[in-house]
Amino acid sequence: MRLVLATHNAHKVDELRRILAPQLPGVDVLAYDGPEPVEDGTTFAENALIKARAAAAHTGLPAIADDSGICVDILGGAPGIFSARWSGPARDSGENLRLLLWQLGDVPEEHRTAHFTCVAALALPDGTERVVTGEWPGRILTEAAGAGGFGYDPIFLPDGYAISAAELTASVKNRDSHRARAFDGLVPVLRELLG
Ligand code: ITT
Repeated sequence: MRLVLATHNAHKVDELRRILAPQLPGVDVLAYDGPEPVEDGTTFAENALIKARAAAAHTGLPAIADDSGICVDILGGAPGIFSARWSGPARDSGENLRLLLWQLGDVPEEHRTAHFTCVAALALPDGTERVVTGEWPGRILTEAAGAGGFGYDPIFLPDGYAISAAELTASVKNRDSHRARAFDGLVPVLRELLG
């Protein structure tokens, strides 16, 4: 069976392949290189469905998408769905981290709570759709640490750890993260719908 990963973010492709491959043996997970739809939804779920639908329509194959971001409590949930381009048009520019650290300034540790959210969406060419949400709670550090992962990982301290998400091994991140939680929830649905 073939499944299309409806994302243009190479880091997501890498993490999703590592999360899904052991759980879906025999499934060929393909990266999507078709047109990127306009993500004009107002929620993670709407944007995830926009991406999954576009890839299913373009390829005629079942498609899964990931819409994700970091939600900081004291900023009312921002950057949220705007995480990829928080500081400007370039996706995941290093400026995103600097802007978020600056916005939090010297807010004390106990008020730096945040979580990553990932909504995993599945769209089938026949119009069947499903979404599953995963969250990863933690705090925003006061400075960046670590070189692993991507995006906001260097400034995110996951609950239960004393190191940033960028200092975790890939296997730990891909076991615990918002993305792992969302896609672990989608796997039984994929098995049921795709056989
Ligand atoms: P696609 O829309 O093509 O999938 P994108 O990167 O634009 O790629 P999103 O709109 O879902 O995807 O934005 C996700 C952003 O949220 C991502 O670029 C990071 O800035 C942040 N993010 C999501 N998951 C993350 C993770 O595991 N670690 C660090 N940052 C993450």
